[in-house]
Amino acid sequence: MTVKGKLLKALILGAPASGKGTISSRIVKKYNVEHVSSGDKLRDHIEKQTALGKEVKSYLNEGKLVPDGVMIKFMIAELKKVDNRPWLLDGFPRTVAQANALWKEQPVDVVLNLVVPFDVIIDRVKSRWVHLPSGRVYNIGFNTPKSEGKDDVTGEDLIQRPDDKPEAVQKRLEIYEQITWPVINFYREKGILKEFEGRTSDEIWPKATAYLDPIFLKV
Ligand code: G5P
Ligand code: MG
Repeated sequence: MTVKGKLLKALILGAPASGKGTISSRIVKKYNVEHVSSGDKLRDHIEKQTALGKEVKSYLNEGKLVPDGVMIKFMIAELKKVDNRPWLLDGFPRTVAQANALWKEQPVDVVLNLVVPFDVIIDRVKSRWVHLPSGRVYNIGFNTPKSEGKDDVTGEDLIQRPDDKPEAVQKRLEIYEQITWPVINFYREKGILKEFEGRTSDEIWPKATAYLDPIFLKV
C-alpha cells in the first residue's frame, strides 16, 4: 500500500521504550513511509565515530538530551533528505524549542502519542536487544530473535544499548516527565494529537491502524 497524493508528515511521541520504534516499523511497512528516528541516526554516528558521534556519545550513554542547537540543525537537515517522500518522525522533537523549530520548518499533519505505564517500560528495557545498522529491535519473550544474539535479517550481532542500564533508564524517564511532556501539549493545542493507551504494542497497533487507515490511504 502506498500513500496517495499529498506527502504526509507524521510524528510519533512516547516515553523511552514505549514502543515508538516497534509501532513505527509496522507503520512503515503498512503505509510505505520513511522512518526518521533521531536516536537511530545518532547511534549510527556514534558507531561510525563521526565528529557528531563523538560530540553526542556521552549524552546518549548517560540518558541525557543532546543540546537543542545540535539536534535542531541535525534533524532539519535529515528531513530535507527525505522531503520527496511521506515520513514518520520518531524521537524528535523532545523539547518545546525543538517543536517550535520543526513547526516553522515542516508543520506536521498527524501526531501519535503512545501512553504506556512506566512499570511496563522499566521491565521491557531489561530484555531489549538492537541491531544497530538497521535500528531493528527485539525483546526476549515478545519478538525474540530467531537465533540468540543475532539479527533475523542479516545474521549480524545484536547489542544492548548502554542507555538501557537501570541508572540511565531512570534519567531518561525523569527527563521525559520534566522536559518532553510539554511537547505533547504543544501538539494537543494545535488539535493534531491522538493518544493511544496500552500495556503492549499489540494492544496499541489495531487502534493506531484504525486511526491511520483513513488518513494515510485516502489523501
Ligand atoms: P531514542 O532512541 O529516541 P527513546 O528513549 O525515546 O530513545 P527508545 O528507547 O528507542 O526510545 P522506543 O523506540 O519507544 O524506545 O521503543 P522500542 O524500541 O520500540 O521498544 C522498546 C523495547 O520493548 C524493545 O525491545 C521492543 O522489542 C520491546 N517491545 C515493544 N512492544 C512490546 C510489547 O508489547 N511487549 C514487550 N514485552 N516488549 C515490547 O533516543 C535515545 C537518546 O538519543 C538522544 C538522547 O540522548 C536520548 O536519550 N536523543 C535526543 N536528544 C535530544 N533531542 C532529541 N530529539 C533526541 N533524540 C534522541
Ligand atoms: Mg526507538
